[in-house]
Amino acid sequence: MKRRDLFKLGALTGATLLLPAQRLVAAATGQPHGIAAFTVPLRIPPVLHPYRRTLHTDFYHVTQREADVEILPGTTTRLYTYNGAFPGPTIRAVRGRQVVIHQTNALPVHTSVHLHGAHVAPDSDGHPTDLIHTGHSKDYRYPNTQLAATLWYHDHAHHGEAESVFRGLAGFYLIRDLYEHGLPSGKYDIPLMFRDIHLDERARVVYQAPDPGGRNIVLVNGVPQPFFRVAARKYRLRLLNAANDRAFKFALSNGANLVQIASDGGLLPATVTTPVVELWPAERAEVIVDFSRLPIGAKVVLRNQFGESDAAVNLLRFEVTRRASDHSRIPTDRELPDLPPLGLRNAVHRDVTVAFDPAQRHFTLNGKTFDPDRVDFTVRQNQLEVWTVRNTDPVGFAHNFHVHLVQFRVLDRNGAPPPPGERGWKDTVTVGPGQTVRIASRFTGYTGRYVFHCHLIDHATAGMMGQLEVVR
Ligand SMILES: [Cu+2]
Repeated sequence: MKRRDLFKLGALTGATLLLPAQRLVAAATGQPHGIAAFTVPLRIPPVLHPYRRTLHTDFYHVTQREADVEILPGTTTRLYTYNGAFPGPTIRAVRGRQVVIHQTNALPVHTSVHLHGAHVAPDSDGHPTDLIHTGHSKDYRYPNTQLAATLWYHDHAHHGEAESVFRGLAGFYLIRDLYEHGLPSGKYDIPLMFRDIHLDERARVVYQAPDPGGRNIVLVNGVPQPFFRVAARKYRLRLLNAANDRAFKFALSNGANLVQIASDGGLLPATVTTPVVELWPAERAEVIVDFSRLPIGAKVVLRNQFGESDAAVNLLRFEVTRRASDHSRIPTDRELPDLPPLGLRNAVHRDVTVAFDPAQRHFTLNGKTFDPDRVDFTVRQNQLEVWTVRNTDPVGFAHNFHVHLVQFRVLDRNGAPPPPGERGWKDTVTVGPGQTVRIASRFTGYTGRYVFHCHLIDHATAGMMGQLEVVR
């Protein structure tokens, strides 16, 4: 027998051993992942430590490699990872201190690392054509001169980004500053990455786009329907939608309010008390949840009102197991950073149309698909830009508009003021079918080429991306 056939046989034997049990459990639980809800603990992604620190800079090593990760209990799934972790390790940066990450690509595919929401030079932005080829390395420099914010890093290699992100290449990057003083911190400051995945009967990742109904397992920090034991006090939850296409509408099962304190680019100018927070792919929201009025033993489920099944609705169960002192506080609006005046009078206006083209089967921006040799917009540095983004999609897709380099402001949505949660700094904004959203941004600090694109990342991979060049 050939070696290859032995492998096949081994795999088959493994599969026959595994399959009936899994099927039985799946039948018993009715869940696509075959495990009972809230039986696996939440994982918190590891925080990466710098290998070297100087007066102004923290230096890190990250290796992009395949790793076998336990997503479903008792079996492993081969993923693309940063340092073997899924989600990738969290980088905790301090405003004003530079971070340099030496990224080594030990994956079978070319990669590019984009720090989503960051204000960085073009050669560290992870442009889709600025690749780290297999077996090579690159240094990314992040100055961290922006406000404290929940950013995330993920793959951006041209035509490969959607699959590589789906296979695991995403992690948190948190910048902190003094405005956050008094907020829940340390073990009460929890990053939560939400996404879905499609696993076959042997727990292997299936990537195909579109994939109607296939991505039916929803993960929180890489775990399906985890539980999380909390103290009866306030928590800061950093919600990130890292799904390729799926949207989430978060709410608590006891009807309690969420207090939203931050959007994509940092703290809001005023906190927003709301029963629901909606996030489309790549968007972030930070919320304070207060468990202090709940009795020990109380259980509260974080739900997704957009979910189509139990596994997609009931995301995470908080279980109040202990008392704890709490000196944290929710900032008053006076303590939150103000937004600078816009100065709209001198703005340059541009139009962007986002739409699927059913005839060509292309996802387009202004009727075109991405061409790295074409510059769509030449933008003058420091000039205020107002972009009117229209979704004219004939099929009725929503598109989620993301611009590199900047944090922008949402001026209006269909001519009306944006909802309170969108009144701070944003780098990604949903434009629903038929909607028009106006955004204002100023391209400061750097010159060079950056991209803007739909962050339903399967659409970006399929061409829904443009290029801008900042000039002096
Ligand atoms: Cu899109």
